[in-house]
Amino acid sequence: MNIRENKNLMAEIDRIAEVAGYLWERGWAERNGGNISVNVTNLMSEEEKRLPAIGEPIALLEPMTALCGHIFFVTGTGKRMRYVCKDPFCNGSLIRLSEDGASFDIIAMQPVKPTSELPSHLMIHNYLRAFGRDNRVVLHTHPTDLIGLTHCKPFLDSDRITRLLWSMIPECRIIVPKGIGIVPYEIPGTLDLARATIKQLEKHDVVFWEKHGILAVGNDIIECFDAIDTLSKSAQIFFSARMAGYEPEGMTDRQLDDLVDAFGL
Ligand code: 2HA
Ligand code: ZN
Repeated sequence: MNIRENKNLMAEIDRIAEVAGYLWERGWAERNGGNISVNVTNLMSEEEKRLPAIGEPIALLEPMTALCGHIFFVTGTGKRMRYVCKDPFCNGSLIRLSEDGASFDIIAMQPVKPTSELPSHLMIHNYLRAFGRDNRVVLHTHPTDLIGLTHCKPFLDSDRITRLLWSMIPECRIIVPKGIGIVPYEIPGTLDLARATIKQLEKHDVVFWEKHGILAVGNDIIECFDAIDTLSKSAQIFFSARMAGYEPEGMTDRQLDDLVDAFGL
């Protein structure tokens, strides 16, 4: 069996590779910065779901009971987005969670170990499924401008940063309608970071990790990228105005509220 013959799966992997390229081109993916996971279970045939494991099972720190038997494409630990883009199966792998959700096997194509942020990714997928949210994608990246904002204490407030970025350009209110959640600094790759992120995902689809990066969830990897890209555009408008020596006026409350009616938000 050659999973490269599965057209639907390969189309999804192509989209992941496309976005990995955007992350690199945007300057959001220095060295091995950022990581991606996508639930591809529904794209696999029953036979493909039973692919033999490559190597030994790897135990998870906590069982993921909503993900038993699920299959994910996950970018590899230490792997660079600029190479994920060119060769996703040398820089990422398909993993399958065990029937009790307590461990996983790598099942294709090579023994590439998943990202250091796997605890966050799987805990988030587990949470989203357990609550019936059909979000297959978790995307984490390091946009310079958005991380820059998290170095300023007054911006570490969900309402304030959401209002600021929404008000720079109408698209931002439309494309990121649930606004931004804020996670205070935690050590990368830890369960504490994962737990704090899940709390913010109760209300938001995009979360800022203080002094580290951004995480977005959604059904579609291109749309996850678009949400972060639009926030980055808003941040650039804000910084450009400040660098030119003035405070940007921002859209008024009325202008923002009018978008809700006009676009059914
Ligand atoms: O994959 O971005 O947060 C490297 C990271 C860790
Ligand atoms: Zn990171």
